[in-house]
Amino acid sequence: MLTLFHSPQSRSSSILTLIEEMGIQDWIEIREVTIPRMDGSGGRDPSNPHPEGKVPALVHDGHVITERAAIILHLTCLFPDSGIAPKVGTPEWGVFAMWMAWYQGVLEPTFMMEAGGFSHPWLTAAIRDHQTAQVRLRAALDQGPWILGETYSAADLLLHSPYAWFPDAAPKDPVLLNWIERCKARPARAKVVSEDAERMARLAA
Ligand SMILES: N[C@@H](CCC(=O)N[C@@H](CS)C(=O)NCC(=O)O)C(=O)O
Repeated sequence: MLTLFHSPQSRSSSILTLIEEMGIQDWIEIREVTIPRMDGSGGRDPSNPHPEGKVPALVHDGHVITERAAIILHLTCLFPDSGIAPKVGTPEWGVFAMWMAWYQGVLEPTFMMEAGGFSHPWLTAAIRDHQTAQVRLRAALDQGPWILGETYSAADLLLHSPYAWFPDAAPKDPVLLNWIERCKARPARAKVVSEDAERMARLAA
């Protein structure tokens, strides 16, 4: 009833990590699909239900759910005892949902703009810039040690992810760097990194 469409070493890898962290592997079928890769390999997979051919896509009883933040919110609500998100309906859950939306609406876009050397006054007015986003991350971690406080959560999993992929673009701030390393050291992530390497090797063979 729950199927995750995954392509190795992509944004769907963080959803696989989430599934590991939550211990809900038995409830979700993983289907591997291809996507077009920057090196020209791969290609859109006709079996992928994502309307844009991307990953991740989660299908729940025929309903297609895309966007990592939405998938994380959905899975943590479906499996509330996983210990990786606050209880729905609490103020803490509101803060958790805020970070999910902030990631999609601010952190990743400003990260991409900076990486691409792009700036526009309309965008700066609406979402500021990556420097400003990092100041907000730092302020959260100063209360930390994790984004939501005492406990590692799916907010850490999502928010650290671009820096794990692109270490050269990671902030030079020691508090942020320490947080990124702690997120990267999670056993669930190490397992997915290793399984993804095998998937990539199969694809290349
Ligand atoms: N905003 C989406 C982005 C998904 C996305 O861009 N996924 C990439 C892989 S990292 C993809 O599938 N690219 C294939 C394509 O652009 O066709 C999310 O966070 O889920």
